[in-house]
Amino acid sequence: TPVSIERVINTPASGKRKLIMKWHILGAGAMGNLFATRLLQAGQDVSLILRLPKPDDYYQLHCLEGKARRTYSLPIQPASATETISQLLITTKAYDTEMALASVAGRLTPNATILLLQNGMGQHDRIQQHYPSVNLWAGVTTAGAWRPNPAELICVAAGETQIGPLNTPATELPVGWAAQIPTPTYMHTIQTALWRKLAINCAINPLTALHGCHNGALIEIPELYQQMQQICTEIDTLTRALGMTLFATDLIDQAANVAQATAGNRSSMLEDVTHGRSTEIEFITGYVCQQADQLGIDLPCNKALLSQVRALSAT
Ligand code: KPL
Repeated sequence: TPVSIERVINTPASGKRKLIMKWHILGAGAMGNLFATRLLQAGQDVSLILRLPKPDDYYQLHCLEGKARRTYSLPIQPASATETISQLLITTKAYDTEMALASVAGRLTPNATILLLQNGMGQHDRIQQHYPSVNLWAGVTTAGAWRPNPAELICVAAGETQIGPLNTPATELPVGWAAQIPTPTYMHTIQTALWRKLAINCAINPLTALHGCHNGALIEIPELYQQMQQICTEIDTLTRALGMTLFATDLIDQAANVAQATAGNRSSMLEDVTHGRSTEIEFITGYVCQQADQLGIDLPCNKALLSQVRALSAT
């Protein structure tokens, strides 16, 4: 595997040797913090990379998962640190990927492994073009977590994480990832998983951001459900034209299931709009519209949403 082993230690209890690898994480939001704690729990060595230097080398993070509360000391370092990076997990917003990676590009070892675990599509291709020598992986996760404040992480769903290679001949997960709890699933065709997540995000995120509603409203309010149905029908047409079968049933059935399962959630796009951040619309609906344009397929409903969310983000 394209994994550099930083340290090998003896675990006295079992007598077995345990691999300790160094992971750097770019993107210190809820997902970055969640995966940092999981890697620490699995005994791996982790540093969260922050844009700006902080006076301390650690920060305390209180994690609440069900009734279990645990406090972690998360090692942090600025992008300008000099430690080399052989394994990098990127959990930034899709639109921040290139800039964030550029800030540490000089620290990457010649055959570094990079794992992109983000919403949206399009950023993967750009990274592949600009960093052809890195071993690039991508993942999708249904894990759910949010941060009421910078010192606290609430884990709402352990979820499932699927990871697969984008440009490497690997046939299994890098060792440090396989050791994680819950163990991610290796997916040889990660593109399909990325498209599935993308299609669900297209169905749910823009509508919830525009209407300022929880995910559940999309199945409770008939007009919203109807709009979601139109979005899904268009995407079904596109994916069929691309020769992909994303789900065994129509996208609307899957989107409705996710809206129901996450009824009380505010989508990440609604959260972005609420907090005055840029949205990932260009990497979600924007990506889908771009793919459709290339095939000469019209997606009027998705195009309208793209313009509306763009206008919303600009205000
Ligand atoms: O991934 C999500 C998001 O909000 O970005 C969904 C699946 C819509 C859950 O909220």
